[in-house]
Amino acid sequence: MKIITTHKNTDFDALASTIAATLLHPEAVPVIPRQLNANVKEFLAIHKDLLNINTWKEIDYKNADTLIVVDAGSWNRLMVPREIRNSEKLKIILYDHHPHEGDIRADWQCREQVGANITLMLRDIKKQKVKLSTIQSTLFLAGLYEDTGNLAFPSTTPEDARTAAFLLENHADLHLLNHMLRPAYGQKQKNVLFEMLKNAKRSRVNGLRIGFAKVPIDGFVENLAVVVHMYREILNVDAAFGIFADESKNNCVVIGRSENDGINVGTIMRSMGGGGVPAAGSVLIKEKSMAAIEESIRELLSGAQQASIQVSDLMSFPVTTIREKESMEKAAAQLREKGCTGVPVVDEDAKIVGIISRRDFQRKVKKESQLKAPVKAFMSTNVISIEPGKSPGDASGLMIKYDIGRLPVVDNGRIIGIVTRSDVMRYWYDLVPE
Ligand SMILES: [Mn+2]
Repeated sequence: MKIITTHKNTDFDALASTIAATLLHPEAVPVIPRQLNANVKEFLAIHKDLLNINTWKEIDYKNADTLIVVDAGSWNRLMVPREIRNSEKLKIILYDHHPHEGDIRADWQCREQVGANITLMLRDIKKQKVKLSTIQSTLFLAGLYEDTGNLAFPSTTPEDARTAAFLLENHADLHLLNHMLRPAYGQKQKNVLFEMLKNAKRSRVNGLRIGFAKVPIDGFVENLAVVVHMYREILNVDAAFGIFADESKNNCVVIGRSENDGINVGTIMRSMGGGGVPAAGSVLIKEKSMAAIEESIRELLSGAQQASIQVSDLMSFPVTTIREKESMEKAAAQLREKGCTGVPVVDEDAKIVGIISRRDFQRKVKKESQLKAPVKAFMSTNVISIEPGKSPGDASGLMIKYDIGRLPVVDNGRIIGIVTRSDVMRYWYDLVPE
């Protein structure tokens, strides 16, 4: 088992380097420390499921034999369990851009002083011609800009600038990036949070716990989203709404955060003229009192228009299946033809009984003759599936827990569809027609 990890108080360069390392070592498990910088924490609150990253608690690291360390060179900057660190057979691969060498002795290393560690990672990624998604390019560029002060810190090298150009060519999204790199939590934000907590009010709407805070602000306060996020955590509610009135302009900024699939903040903010995704959204409202705005949100929350999205809304169908009696040869042909990694296996009554995947071929099929055997003999029988009425959050939870990219949707034992990681992703980015 290979594990990728990075430094405590993880910043965007560290997070970007961790994700970049998964492109270079797809079989490795990325693990981040518990302590994260505020803006990374905010980013992960919404994107953690898309990135497939773990904390040490979430993985079984007993068999770790390789540690890939990125953006750090000393043990005291990491949070690696003692058993791993002390293991005799541990192999270490290291990427670090810090000028002073640390005490980690690596078996292979790329230690070079450049502006951002992601620049070193991209050097290898470019060589291997890995294709980057928009989210990856954007996250990588955020790391690069953060560590080089938008290419202005004296530590910036020409290679950092070329890497920035490369990421822009690969569709890094500057809108999203500017959102990610907003300055973290400071004194102004602390004052607002303090005001919010002074008048903290928890209410129940449709059985869900909601926190409302109404605070007058003076002019523009950056990063109120982080403040509302913290407010929701402290109050321990399913969703929180901060209503901030700027009296000089006679308008209110409303920011919502939700942890519960039953509350789609994006939908609520859209009905009020703003926007967002299910977990987060905001709206600017003119000439309306804070009390009136709270009343509108309550109405929207209790109204029936909150039809929450279910797995059945996201899944694809019909699903190609294979009968358990068919041969492995046929299964192989089906996998090749559809270009997918696995096919659900059904019995005579069309009930799902297993799944046959490329992995089963690689692991279990040793001789040519076995290809004549029925699928039943090789399929995995512990199928992780989901019911159509479950939420997208439930689906991504299962995908992360079991590290699978596709979940059969099963109703009364019958497979009625399949939901993939990209279906769930599309949902998080709010591309589902409503
Ligand atoms: Mn760095």
